[in-house]
Order: sequence, then structure tokens, then C-alpha cells
Amino acid sequence: MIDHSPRYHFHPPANWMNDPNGLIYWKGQYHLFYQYNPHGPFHGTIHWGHAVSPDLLRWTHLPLALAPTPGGFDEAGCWSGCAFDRDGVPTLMYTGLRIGSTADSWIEVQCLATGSDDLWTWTKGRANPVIPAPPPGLDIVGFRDPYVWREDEGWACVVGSGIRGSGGTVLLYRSADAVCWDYVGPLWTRDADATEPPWTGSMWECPQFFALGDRHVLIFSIWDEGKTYYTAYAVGHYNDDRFTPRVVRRFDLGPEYYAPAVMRDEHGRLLVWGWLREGRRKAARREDGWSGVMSLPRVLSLDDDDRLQVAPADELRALGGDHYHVDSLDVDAVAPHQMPVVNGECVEIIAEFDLLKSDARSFGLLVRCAPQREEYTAIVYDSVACTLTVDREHASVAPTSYRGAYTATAASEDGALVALHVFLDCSVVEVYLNHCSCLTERIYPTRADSQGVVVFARDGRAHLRTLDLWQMKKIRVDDGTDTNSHGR
Ligand code: DQQ
Repeated sequence: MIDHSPRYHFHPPANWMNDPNGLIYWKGQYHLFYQYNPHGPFHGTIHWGHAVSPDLLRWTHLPLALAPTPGGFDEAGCWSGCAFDRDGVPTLMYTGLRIGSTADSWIEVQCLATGSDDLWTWTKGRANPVIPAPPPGLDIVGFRDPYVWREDEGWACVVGSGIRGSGGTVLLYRSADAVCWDYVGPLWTRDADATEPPWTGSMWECPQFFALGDRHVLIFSIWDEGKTYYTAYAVGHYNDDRFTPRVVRRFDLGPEYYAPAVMRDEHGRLLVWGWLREGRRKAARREDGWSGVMSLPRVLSLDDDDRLQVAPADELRALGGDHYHVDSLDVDAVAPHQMPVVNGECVEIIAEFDLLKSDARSFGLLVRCAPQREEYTAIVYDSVACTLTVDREHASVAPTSYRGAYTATAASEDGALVALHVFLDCSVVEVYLNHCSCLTERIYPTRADSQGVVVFARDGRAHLRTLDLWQMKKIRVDDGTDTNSHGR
């Protein structure tokens, strides 16, 4: 049986994981908290898992940070939130979930916990819940996932929500001490019927609001009628308690990336992690005993067109092992190029195609390709439409695997080069296009020989300027045993 658990993407040893939470750089270490169900590979009673790393490559699992308190305001789950340094006191703010008056209704409240100096143990505040109810007089859909930041005069916080009959919103609060919170108003609301894409649904989860230079960015994840969709971002200005966006766009263009959370580290970098959902049916997750992994850490920046750019963190370079290099190669439909890859499950590839020396309608890479193409995933650049497609229609013959193709529109950076930066890690495919946008998918090939990497072109010839491929090593994950090993 093929083990689909990633080797260099973070995940807990077993069971269910969803949103990254409360990322914080504390005393020289990266702390990663995440939504976790210790009771199985499904979204049940949610706790906060916790891991720490000195370098984004070696991770140590730590004891659970938060667990629901029976009979308490978070009895049904410790849902998403954030971590912040409250004048030297490590602090978590999260959504407590309690069963409502009927079994299928919830009460969502916002809570605090303070940490020991090493962040290993957390104590829930006596003042909880610090925001005991949504603002009176607002007819809202959902009230969760607080995100806190420092302002000149104290603390500010947004909570993800939606205004019934209107659309998604984030509600702004202020506090002098981060314990007593006053509602200020909606920071920004967007109509679910807005004619401009992207569609942003009726409620927003996991808002992340931060400054990048002189602009502000809001990242949010779209929930509608009980279903989660994708992540979007808006860029604009923040003043007088209002956020005024100039643009709203999709974030990662793939189907499985959701609920990202950001962290600023000591180098001033803004790092983002997202939850990569499974792209397969529940039965397969149950059989394997785990569900959900973290995306690679990505670094965020803004370009002059208010485009949020993502790049994999430089630290990942250290995972590169055996290296293959190809220079100046023409490929066409009758002469594709097969890379001499031993293990195509865990590789990083950077392929640069020269548009000025190519006349192919489309070109790209086939990855996890079986000898007779019984299984393969196609990463295709269409030079007429200027689109990137990651097509997993043939990625797996397993009936439990999701299929389909996902497309992102992106012109080449300078009109002459197309750079595909691909990370393959067992069931994860992360594709960065032209060093700025990203499309992530999950795949589950069934064959041991679905390992090939092929450079191809259709309807003409494509010129590959360079291709570099590295075999990727595992990250080290410690909890007494190496839990990220094949036999988990
Ligand atoms: N996941 C959490 C919620 C959040 C959702 C529950 C987003 O707090 O809104 O596990 O995936």
C-alpha cells in the first residue's frame, strides 16, 4: 500500500488536523498551533495541537495547548484564533464552542489563555469568555476566529462573521488590556451578490489583517451555507476604523488550500501557512488514520499592482539532496524529455521556459507519471490563454481520489519567461508560477512506479531554458520517535 503522508510538509503523527492557529515567533523559535482532533481522522471535538521549530525544518511535537473544558464555554471545541505577545505574556485568543439549546446549534464566544514562558502550558483566563456574544442588534451568520494586533493606544481584534442577507464581514473590536473588549463596528463587509469576482459568500472565517508597507491586507476564507470554499484577499487602506480595499482576489488557486494564518518573524518576514485538506473521500482517510497537512511556509509580499505574492521560504533549500540539471532543451509532442528521477514522490523542480523561442500552444511537466501514463498529473502552461492548469484527472486510478483540473490566470513576469516552481511531496503538489502565485492540489497515485517527471509540449515546440530538480529530504519531526517516517 502506498503511504501518502507527506515527508517534508508538517502534519501531526495521526488523526485530524485543520487550520493553522496562533503562529508566533517566540524566543528564537517558531511555534505552530493547529486545530486537532486527537480522537480520529475527522473533525470532532477540536483541541489545539502544538509544535515548535528553530528553523522551519526540524519540528518537535509539544503537548496539546488547549483542550475543551467539559461543561465550560468551550466544551464542544477550541476553535481557531491567534497568538500574541501581551506585553511579555504569551497569549492565545480563540473561539470557544458550546452546544446551543438544540443539539445542532452552537454558541460561539471569544476566549483567552495565557502561556508559561516556554509556551508549553496554557491557562484559560478567569474573565472568559472575554467577548461573550456577538454585537447586539446585528443579524449575523457566524462569529469566530479572532485575530489580534497591537495599535498605538492598545489592542485591536477582528472576528470573522457575515451579515445575514448581505455578505461576509469582519467585526472590529478594541481593548486597552486585551481582556475587556469594546465593539467598534464592521471593518469591511462585502456583498455576497457583488458582480465583480471573486465570489466571497455569506460568511468569512479566519480573518488575518496586517500592514505590508503602507498598505493593508485582509486574508479571509469563505464559508457559505455550511460549506467551505476557498481563500481570498483584499488590499487597500485602513483608517478611521474602516478598511477600504482597492482589489479583491483569490489567494491560492487550488481546491484544497484553506484557512491560512500569518506570522511575522525576527527577520521581519511575513510567513503564511495554510491547511491542505484531503482530496479524497472519508473512507480513504479513515483507513489511513490521518487527515490534513500544513502547506509549506510561504513568504508574503505585495507588488505594485496590489498583488499578494507568495514564495516558498528560503530555508526549504536545505532539504534539497541529489540534483539534476538540464540546459537549453527543445521539446515537442514527439520528443518529450524524461528526467532521470529515482523517486518522484518527493522532489522540488524549477523549470524555466523561454516563450520567445517557443511556438507550442501549451507546455509543462507531467509528474507522478507511470511508465505507460496509467497515472499522471499534468502541470500545463497555456501560452495563448496565459493560464496555469494543474490537472489531476488522471493522477490516480483510486475511486476515492478527487479528480478535475484547476486553473489560474497569470501573465508571465516579463512576457518572455514562464517559471514553474513545483514541490511534490507524496500527496501534495504545490506549484508556484512566475515566483508569485500558487496553486496547490492533493493527489493519491496508487502505483509504486508512478514516479516519472516528463517535460512536454503540445501543438508546437517549447524551449526549456533550464530545469533543476532536487530529491527532497524529510523534515525531522520529534516526539520521542520520528513521527514523520513512512511507517506512521
Ligand atoms: N475551522 C475552525 C473554525 C474556523 C474553521 C473549526 C475554518 O474556527 O472557522 O475547526 O476551517
